[in-house]
Formats: sequence, structure tokens, C-alpha cells
Amino acid sequence: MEIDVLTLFPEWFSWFAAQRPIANALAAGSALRAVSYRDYTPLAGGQVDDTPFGGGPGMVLRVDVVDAALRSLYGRDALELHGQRRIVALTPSGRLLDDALASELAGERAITLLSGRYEGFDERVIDHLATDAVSIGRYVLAGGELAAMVVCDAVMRKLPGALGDCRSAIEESFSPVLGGAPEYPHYTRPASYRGWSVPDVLVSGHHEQIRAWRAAQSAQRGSGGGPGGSLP
Ligand code: 6GU
Repeated sequence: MEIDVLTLFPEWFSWFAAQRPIANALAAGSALRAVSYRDYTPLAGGQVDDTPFGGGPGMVLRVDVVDAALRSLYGRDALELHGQRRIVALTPSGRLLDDALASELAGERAITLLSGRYEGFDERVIDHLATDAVSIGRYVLAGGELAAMVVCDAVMRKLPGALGDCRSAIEESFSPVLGGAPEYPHYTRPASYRGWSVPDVLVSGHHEQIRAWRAAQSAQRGSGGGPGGSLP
């Protein structure tokens, strides 16, 4: 899979690309490229943003700058790209990222992530240039870069070769095999520590009982019945 990130801080992604599971996915043939809007802006002095029409605080990333960056990167009009790659604008008002969206994006051949800064994008970027708008939660970050990394991590760990054991990405929290529920709890040695013991069933060797216990734990967490549950 090929992921391009458009950002004002491409250098942030050098560190990111060296971390697992991203590094594994790249070694297995995926590509992650981070490019700066400033390298493609048609405006003087590397300008990429402007003051909002109607007034108000902050600066807005210009639609012509994003359009020019897409045209330079791909050698064609952004609107012609829409059938070929998902162009995802990262914005707090977008569709909430969840496991289903991560799986959907992991099934794409190529995606482009647009990171905004300042007050965000000129809305025409979202309405016309992007195919998707995605948020990673109901809070505001200073920019879309960390959100782009979150999307990359959640998507790339689903690619073949990204995780040491491919089973890890199948039976995990929020996945269809767990009915969309959080994953069951994990324990490792020591079996007892400061009097805190591992559930007996896990050290029993009864695989069928272990499977049933895990399914029950996952379902309980999913229904809000346990720590971290979603119900009051
Ligand atoms: Cl995608 N961008 C920004 N700036 N803030 C966010 C976000 C994205 N998702 C949640 N908060």
C-alpha cells in the first residue's frame, strides 16, 4: 500500500516511519511518503495559509495551495484522482476513525492524507478536493499530523507483515471476530505477583474453557460491564 502525507512538517514522519509496525510494513513493500505543502505552493515566500473571510482568529490553509500540491504530486487534476485513491482530509469535524474505517482504508491500494494546521482547511478542500474527512476523536489537536500518524498506525498494522504474528491483527479489540467488542485481558508470568493472581482458567490448559472465558470477558467489556466499559 502507498500512503502519501501532505503536511507542513514532513520531517516529523522520518521518526514515525522508523517505528514498528510502520517500519515492518515498509520493509514488506508498502510506501510512506511525507511532502510539504510549501514545496508546491504557487504563492510567493512559501505562503500556504491566509486569514479567514468574515474575520476571526487564526489562519486557514488555502484551497489553491492544496490543489497545486495534489496536481504536482500526481501530475493530474485532483478531481481525476478521486476514482483512483482516497484523499483523506484530517479534521476534527470528520468521520470518527474506528476499526471498520481502518480496515476499509487498509484495503486501498493508495491513499493521501491531508494534514491541516492553524484553524484548519478552507472548507472547499474538504468539499471538493478530498474524498473523505476523518477525525480521531472529539477533541482538538494543534494540527492534523498526529492524527495522520494515528491513521497510518491503525491502517498499516493491518497490512501483511506489519505485525510479528499476523493473528494479532485479526482477533483484537473492536474487530469483527470479537463482535466489535474490546479484546479480552492478557496476562503473563509471574502467575502471582504481590498476591495478584492470574485467573485460574488461563493456567489450566483447558483450551476450550480459555476460549469461552475470553469470549465472555470481551463481551462483558463490550457491554460496558467491566472496567473501561462504555455504559454508565
Ligand atoms: Cl484529524 N485534526 C485536528 N486538528 N484535531 C483533531 C483531529 C484531527 N481529530 C481529532 N482532533
